[in-house]
Amino acid sequence: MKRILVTGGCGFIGSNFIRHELATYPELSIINLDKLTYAGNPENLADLANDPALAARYEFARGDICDREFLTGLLQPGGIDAVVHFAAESHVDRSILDSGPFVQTNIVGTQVLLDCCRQAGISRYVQVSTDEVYGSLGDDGKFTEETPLAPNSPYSASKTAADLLVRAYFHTFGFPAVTTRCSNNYGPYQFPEKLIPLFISNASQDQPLPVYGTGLNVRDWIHVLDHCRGIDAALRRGTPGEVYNFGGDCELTNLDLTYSLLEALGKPKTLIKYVADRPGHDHRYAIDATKAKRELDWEPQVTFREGLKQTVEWYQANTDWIARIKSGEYLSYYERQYGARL
Ligand code: NAD
Ligand code: TDX
Repeated sequence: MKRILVTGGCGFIGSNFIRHELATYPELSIINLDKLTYAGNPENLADLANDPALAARYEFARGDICDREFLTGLLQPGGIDAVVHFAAESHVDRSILDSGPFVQTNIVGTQVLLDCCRQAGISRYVQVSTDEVYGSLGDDGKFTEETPLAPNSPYSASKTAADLLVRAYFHTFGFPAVTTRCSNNYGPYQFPEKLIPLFISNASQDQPLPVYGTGLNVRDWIHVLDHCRGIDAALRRGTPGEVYNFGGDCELTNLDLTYSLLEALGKPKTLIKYVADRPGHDHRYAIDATKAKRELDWEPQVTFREGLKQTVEWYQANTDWIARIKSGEYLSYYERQYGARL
């Protein structure tokens, strides 16, 4: 594999994945296609410029996965070996306020991308999906790849629709797609609308931490680099048509997680503020990753204790990164680096 296209590489997981791939495979070059929505921040990969050997193998293309003409131009037959598809609207709360962009990017965008990949004869495609497509668990059991799909939010419904399109393209056209479904990621460069960076940022400034409902909803946390290693394993060793679950074997209630964050930051529990619950809030996610362990020789390497410590330290060392997001200044980073926005 010499040249891959990554979509959504200026977001949280995509930027970590690109950095990981370039560092791991010295022969690999990457094109990053990103629309730069509010969640896309090219600054997440600015450090590549400090290493000419990495920078020479990285290219950024601003564009929308819904734009068929643009994608056709980018995906010239023979030019790209594989596509890893991260680009999505990813925040559940935003999907509750307005599901339109979720349907457009996550469903229509995936359909257009699949068509263009087929047309270009792409030999491997990874659909980066989520455990949320399985819906919500009670207090027992875990999601396996056989668990029926039962999404509950507009976000997860749109991700499920995309997964079903991928499944259909495999069955109908023999399109060489692999689908991954991962639990909640944490780590550097996560947009501060998601629980962990939001709470670190708020607590650092002695601002309240808005815990939804009782705080007893459970999430299964995985370090973003373990997820990236899983996607890489699926890309290189996955069987077309298969789905692989990834999880961190680390179930925590939101309240326990909040206590851990407050302890790591040396801040008091009095910062916790119980607020109205998220409508349709899924009670519990937990992943059974046996298949990925068995078939991809993958397993999580970062313990939650160590991962959370490193993550808190990263956000404390990068307060400017958060400040530029909160002030909106990050939106002009692209203009400063590359000239006018498209
Ligand atoms: P993110 O919101 O941080 O990044 C999404 C990126 O996609 C941004 O850079 C954005 O500009 C880009 N994008 C959005 N719409 C686009 C479009 N129409 N065309 C081109 N680019 C577009 O998301 P993330 O947390 O990094 O998640 C990446 C993927 O992983 C998503 O598909 C998400 O569903 C999936 N996932 C996330 C998690 C998690 O915990 N964050 C867990 C499992 C799966
Ligand atoms: O302010 C908050 N208060 C709060 O109690 C926020 C932002 C969240 N929460 C709760 C809701 C969830 O139970 O914390 C939990 C985690 O919330 P998010 O960080 O918004 O993640 P979640 O909704 O679980 O979805 C995430 O994991 C799966 C990602 O955003 C998805 O893209 C991914 O597919």
